[in-house]
Formats: sequence, structure tokens, C-alpha cells
Amino acid sequence: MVGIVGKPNTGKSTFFSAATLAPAEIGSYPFTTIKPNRGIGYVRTPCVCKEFNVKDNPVNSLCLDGIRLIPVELIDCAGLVPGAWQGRGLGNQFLDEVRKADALIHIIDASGGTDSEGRACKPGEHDPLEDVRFLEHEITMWLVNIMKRDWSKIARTAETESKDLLSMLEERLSGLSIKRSHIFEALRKTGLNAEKPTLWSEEDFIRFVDALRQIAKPMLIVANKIDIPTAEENLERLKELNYLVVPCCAEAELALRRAAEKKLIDYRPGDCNFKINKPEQLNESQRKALEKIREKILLKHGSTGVQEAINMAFFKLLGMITVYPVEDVEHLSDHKGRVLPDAYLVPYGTTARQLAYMIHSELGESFIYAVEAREKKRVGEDYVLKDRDVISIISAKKRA
Ligand SMILES: Nc1nc2c(ncn2[C@@H]2O[C@H](COP(=O)(O)OP(=O)(O)O)[C@@H](O)[C@H]2O)c(=O)[nH]1
Ligand SMILES: [Mg+2]
Repeated sequence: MVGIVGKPNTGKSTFFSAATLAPAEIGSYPFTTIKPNRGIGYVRTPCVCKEFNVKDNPVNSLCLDGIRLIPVELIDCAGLVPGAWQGRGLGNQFLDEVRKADALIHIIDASGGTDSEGRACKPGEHDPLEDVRFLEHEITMWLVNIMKRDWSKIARTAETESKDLLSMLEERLSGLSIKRSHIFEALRKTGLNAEKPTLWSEEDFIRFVDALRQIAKPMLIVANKIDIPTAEENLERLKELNYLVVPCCAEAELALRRAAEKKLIDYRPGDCNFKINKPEQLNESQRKALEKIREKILLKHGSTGVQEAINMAFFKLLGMITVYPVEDVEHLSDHKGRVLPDAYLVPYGTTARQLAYMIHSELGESFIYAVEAREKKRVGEDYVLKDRDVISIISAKKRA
């Protein structure tokens, strides 16, 4: 799950509403808002149907004329105000949501029109770069606070008893969506001695926690409100930070998706342009508003940025790839004859057998081999899946 975070008033809810407004084609799909602040958005990827020259019948996802939209979970987190880690404002709620997130989309008012507490101010008055440091600090301090509670006990145990530091931290942090591999990587990156944690200084400890935050809660920056002139210069400055930065106009994406929902325009999430379908149904001000979005946002920045940010979160921050499991490699279909029914998002490094387990534990247990459909090649359980692989898993039929 990916969390949408930031100060109040930067456009988090607008971004969330736009991202979770299902394309009209979805109709009766069971993908709707789960809770008010939890919803389903989509990653967008070119579908393999074009390459294989087949007409597909998507089931777990959607294919809009060769563009696959795969559902993903998003959460619109409570607005963050300074001192959240000490319980200020909706601090506790915010951190409870960050706890569940695997990656963060940080929405910033790039125009500098929202002050540090989230109140509207004159555009250009606030420096949005401060917001980046501020969010990093809040999350690091929150983690420091959690880990400090029993740190000395953990450190001592790691040196005297059979349990190592990695395993103890893994247990301690599992509820925060922090995995063993994250802890391992943070230890490696900081070069701290995991055998002698009692010798770590306070500064070492904070350095470790900060590294852990960057690894376990990777973040990208959405420079929102890019339609306001003061945002341009700040965008360039934000790009100098060590983050992926996406220029964005969440309001424009919301307007485009609503117009597409009413079939007034042809627009798929993430498109770089749109086509007006029924000019006669648009009044003058609607037409002007749409043309302004086309000229000032789409033609200038390539897209509204909402879809791009979601794609980056899953494909870049989380390193996901798309694979298409099928049963019949000849027809690329499942047992009901549906062509390319499912697109799975899996982390890069997933093996054929791990995929089998993700589909069904029984399929994982009875795995024999797999067939990669592009080259019709037989592969073993350790085969590392590639992006856009179409793969069929052959298993031993279990007797009832
Ligand atoms: N100019 C401009 N205003 C926006 C944009 N996105 C959101 N807003 C406005 O910013 C204000 C705060 O938006 P909201 O989504 O409620 O922010 P949140 O508190 O972070 O959830 C609202 O008045 C929005 O209409 C944008 O891309 N451009
Ligand atoms: Mg909100």
C-alpha cells in the first residue's frame, strides 16, 4: 500500500479523489473506495496484448485499448503538522497510517502558498523545500521514539544471547511494514557493527534509524499546484534534492477524469492529451477550462502528474514489475478461455515458484516447472521473472 502524505491543504485529498475515480469503463467492477480515506487507484502499463496481437479479456485489471490498468491500494493520510511524532494535531492518526505504508507519495504545494502549519498564504511566501526536510524529520523522530523504548535491552541481548540484532529488530518492527531486508540494508549502508550495538553512539543510532526510514518508507515528491506561476521556480529547486519529483496539477486530473466519466472527453488516466467528444454539450467556461488544462498542464508538463506519480511509486520506489500468468500458453488463456485475464504486480526478483505461491498456495506446493510464453521456453522454479513476462505454471495435479 502507498500512502499519500503531506501538510494540510497541499492537495492530498484532491490527488486521492482523482487517483481513485475509476475510469467509466470499469462500470460494475468491485473496485471502489474501501474506507473514506482508503481507495483503489491504478498503475498504468502498456499491455502485452498488442505485442501478442490478441484481444484480451481482463479480469483482475482493465485494458483500455492496449493500456493495462492494474488496481493498487492508496491511503489518503491525515495532514501532518509539526510535532506529529509528539502526538500534536492528528499526529497519531498520521503515523498509524504511515505504519501501514510501503512507500510514500509526498504532496507539496509547490507554489509556496501554504505555510508550515497548512494555512493558506500568499503564493511564493513559503519555501516548499522546508516541507521535505520537515516530513523526513517527523518520520525519523517517530521511529527513533519507538525504537528507543527498548533499544538498550535489544542491544545488550544481541551481544550476550543467541538472538542476533537483525532478528530482534525484525520482530520489533514487523508491525511497521519494516522487513528484515530493510534492516539488513540499513545496517549495510551505515556500516555500523551489528555485533556490538551497545557501542553505537546516539548519533550512530539516529543515523541508522534515518537510513532505515529511507529504505523502508521510500518517498517521492509531487510538486502540486504547478498551475500557479510561483511553482515553476520551486520545481527546479525541488529537483535538486535527492528525490524523484513529479510536477502535478491534481485539480486538473480530477476535472479530466470527471469529464471523461461523463463521456464529454476521451481521456485515459495519464494520457498526454484528450479529445473533446461532444463539443455541443460543453458550455463556454467548461470548454475554456479544458483548453487551459491542455495548454498549461498537458502540453507543458506531458501529463497532470497524478498517474505518473503512482506509477513511479510502484515501479521505481517499490521496484515492481508486471507479469501475466496464464494456463494455456498457446492461447494465453485461463481454463475458462479468457485471454490474458490477470496482470500481477510483483517485486523485481520474484521467482516462478514464488509467483505460483502468490496465485495459490497449492499451485506453489505442486509446482513442477513453468513455461515462458514469448519464447515458449521451459523454466525452473528459480527462474527470475522479467517485466511483461507471460508465464504458465505447470503443477502436479493433486488427487483429492
Ligand atoms: N491551484 C491548485 N489548487 C489545488 C490543486 N490541488 C488541490 N488544490 C486546492 O488546494 C486546496 C486543498 O486541497 P485538498 O485536496 O483538500 O488538500 P489536503 O488538505 O492536502 O487534503 C483546495 O482548495 C484544492 O482545490 C492544484 O493542482 N492546483
Ligand atoms: Mg485532505
